[in-house]
Amino acid sequence: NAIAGTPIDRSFPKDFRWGCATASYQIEGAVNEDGRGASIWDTFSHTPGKVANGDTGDVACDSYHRYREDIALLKNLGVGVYRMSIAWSRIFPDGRGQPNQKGLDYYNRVIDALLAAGIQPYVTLFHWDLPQALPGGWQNRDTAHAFADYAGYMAGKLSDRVRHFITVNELRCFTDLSYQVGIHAPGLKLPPAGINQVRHHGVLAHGLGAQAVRAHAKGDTQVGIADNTSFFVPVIETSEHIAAAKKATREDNAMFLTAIMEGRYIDSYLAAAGKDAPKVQAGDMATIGTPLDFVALNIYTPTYVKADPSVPRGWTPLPHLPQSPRMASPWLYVGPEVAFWGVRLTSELWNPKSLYISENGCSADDVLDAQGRDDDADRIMYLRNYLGQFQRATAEGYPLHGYFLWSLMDNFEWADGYTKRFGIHYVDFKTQQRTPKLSAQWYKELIRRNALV
Ligand code: GBH
Repeated sequence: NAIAGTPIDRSFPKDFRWGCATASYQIEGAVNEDGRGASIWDTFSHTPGKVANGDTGDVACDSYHRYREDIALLKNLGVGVYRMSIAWSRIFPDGRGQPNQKGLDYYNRVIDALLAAGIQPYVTLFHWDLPQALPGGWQNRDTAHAFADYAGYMAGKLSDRVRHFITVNELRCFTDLSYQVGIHAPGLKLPPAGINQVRHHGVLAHGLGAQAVRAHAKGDTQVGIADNTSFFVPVIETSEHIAAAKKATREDNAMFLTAIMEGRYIDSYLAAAGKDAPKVQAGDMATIGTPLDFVALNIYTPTYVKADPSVPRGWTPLPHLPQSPRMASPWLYVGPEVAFWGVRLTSELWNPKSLYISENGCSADDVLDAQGRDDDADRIMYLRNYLGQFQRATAEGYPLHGYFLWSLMDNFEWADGYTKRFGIHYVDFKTQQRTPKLSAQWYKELIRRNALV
């Protein structure tokens, strides 16, 4: 719609919120300080062979001691919001029971420092560092109730200053990768009935947690989830392929976001699960379907899909090929359109009041040159392309209200340890020095203009 020389409007809505994201176990370190209890990731990372190079989160970015420096980085970028997570076992070292004041004091310091810098915290209550002391972890239904107690406690303590709470991060990861594939803590490989039950406890914890936040919050508090919904991109933008992408997204996330947004397990999931379907108690589905104030999405990799009348369900995903473009992590295929379609399909399927991107970003082969610079042009390429698609979503009127870049700085990348760097600040894990990469400058300029650059 442009004549030569007339630039297309690439601006974001006036009140769009720009931020960065991190998570407790990935940045804090100080795992034995001030009464913190062990989490399943301490146990897992200290088990030989589980994490690349035997890396652990024992020190990570040492943000437990360097949070002021981190907040200065945020302030320099000009972000208005910051997504952080709370380590449950700093607050309840045994997962439940007596709270640990020193753990709470740490988060009070961080939150007060953020607010003093003019940055609103968005607090994730669970980003995978489950207290080790909870028997059976997510296999045990009691864990969902322990989570709700902890969530309510945090809302009571923080909601005088924190307006946005996120219950859990990425259902599919802390259930499937942890209890079925076994590459994340606690590293189990359960059969179908077992994993379906774990998934049920995950969505139940979310629902109970959302209710507990509301019950204990003072003032105007919003509650939502950060989910890595698996999104399908119509391979050609025609009505038949769009319908296929929509159906695929609903069906493939049946045990996760679909259950939460619809308050039930859809028939195709129950039929496929058969005798391995989860055991559901009276009232569970209504709890799981608790209406949310916002839905936040972690968007990285797409699956392209085509309408396919030759199969009963009507859609077929297209495989990634060995030469398909990807970033430095083998799973991180580049498909910027997933940014637009993730937002559009979520809106069309479930009509949430408000949407955020709770994570988007990439690993790249970052190295500091002799002058100490990291000119990460690949990351800028990736971000520019994905943000172009998020901008399209806002321009087309979908209720996308903010974006959190993953991540503020390089950190402990779970099973990949410190071998994969996702930060826009380079961290030297020997000296803990943080250095802005070129992508940090790029993001700062984008925020300043509130438009693609
Ligand atoms: C998010 O996970 C997490 O929320 C965040 O903590 C993490 O640091 C960030 O993104 C970057 O990964 O090894 O091929 O079996 C994104 C989901 C979880 C997808 C790990 C890739 C490994 C797949 N990722 N998963 S594989």
